[in-house]
Amino acid sequence: MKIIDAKVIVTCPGRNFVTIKITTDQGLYGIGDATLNGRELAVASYLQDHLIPCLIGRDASRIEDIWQFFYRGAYWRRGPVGMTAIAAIDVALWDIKAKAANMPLYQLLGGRSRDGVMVYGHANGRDIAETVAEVGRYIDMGYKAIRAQTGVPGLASTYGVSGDKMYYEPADGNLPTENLWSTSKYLNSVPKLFETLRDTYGFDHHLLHDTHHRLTPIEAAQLGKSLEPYKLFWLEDAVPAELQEGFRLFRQHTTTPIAVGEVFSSIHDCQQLISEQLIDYIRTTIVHGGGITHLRRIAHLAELYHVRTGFHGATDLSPVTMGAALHFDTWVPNFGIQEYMRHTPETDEVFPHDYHFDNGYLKIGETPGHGVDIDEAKAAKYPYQRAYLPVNRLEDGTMFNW
Ligand code: KDG
Ligand code: MG
Repeated sequence: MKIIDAKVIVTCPGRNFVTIKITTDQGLYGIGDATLNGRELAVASYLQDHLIPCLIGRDASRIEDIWQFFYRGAYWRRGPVGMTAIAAIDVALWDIKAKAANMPLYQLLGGRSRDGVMVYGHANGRDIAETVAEVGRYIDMGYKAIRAQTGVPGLASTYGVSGDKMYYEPADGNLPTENLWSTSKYLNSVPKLFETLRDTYGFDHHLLHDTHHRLTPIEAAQLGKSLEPYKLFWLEDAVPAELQEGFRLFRQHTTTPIAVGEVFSSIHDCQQLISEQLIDYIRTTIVHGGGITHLRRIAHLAELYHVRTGFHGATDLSPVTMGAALHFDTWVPNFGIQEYMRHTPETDEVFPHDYHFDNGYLKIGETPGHGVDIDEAKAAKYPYQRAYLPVNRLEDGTMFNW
């Protein structure tokens, strides 16, 4: 089964998405997501100018060989741009293989391990009262797990708090928006939020929180410890993880479960975190981590060390990634949870898909492949629009992590 065409489709139905469509001489095609928020065109060019010329004429069934060809063959390994491009091709090839077998993708991975994929939604508000009300709304919608973020008194804006309660899109500027950050103000506000949430709703639902890489290990230890009475499902990205051994300090001070990894691009970013049992959930997902072929390796390594998956699933990961991730989640033995931020109706129209929300779970259908397509005519109606993620400065003007 020869690859005869591969094209990159860039579209902006409310936000930018980069998609690859690979076609074979047997008339089958596969779709892969290549979206890297705020750096979309770098991946589009990497695919268009460097990978696609080497892809045409290859046997689409040789997924592992093609993965190795692009990973080893670049000489320059890893990194978000390269690994996102490889992931897009990998997912499109798995889609083709499953369509050729006339099976939903989860069957090729090893079959169903569960009936539905537990997801967490995003509740947020400008203050604690608003966030508490939002969590109530998510409970009413049937969610079993809810991430709660709240505005920080004294800061004009906070990560995870949006005006639109249904759709959150942080990439909001033609040039990067500059926000202000104060760790001490933040640390004072978070325990109060979770205390109020548990007082209001009890302990029947899973609660999660994302710190978005803004603390040092000892600050994260303080936060984790102060949140212990509220029994979080996880505390996410408390510390940037370039220094994997830095998590030892954080870990040894708290029993709050730790999640990290949405910005990782390979197993080498988390090898020590996993093998030293410094984390409980690995968040690296298919689109930024080299596709299904590489995520399988990460998941298997994690399983050995009692670490479970918790795939990133923000709106900048297209429905194509969500579809592929849900097939993976339906199979993977050490599944933990899946993040689910709803896409807008415009995005859903461009990417028709065979998954749906049902009482706290996402469920996939039996469509052969990963079950997500792209409507090219509709995609063409939404040209690319440059959009950056914000940046953060401390109150004295020092550049910080967003
Ligand atoms: O593009 C950046 C977003 O994906 C990120 O800010 C979302 O942290 C995030 C999350 O947990 O969904
Ligand atoms: Mg996050």
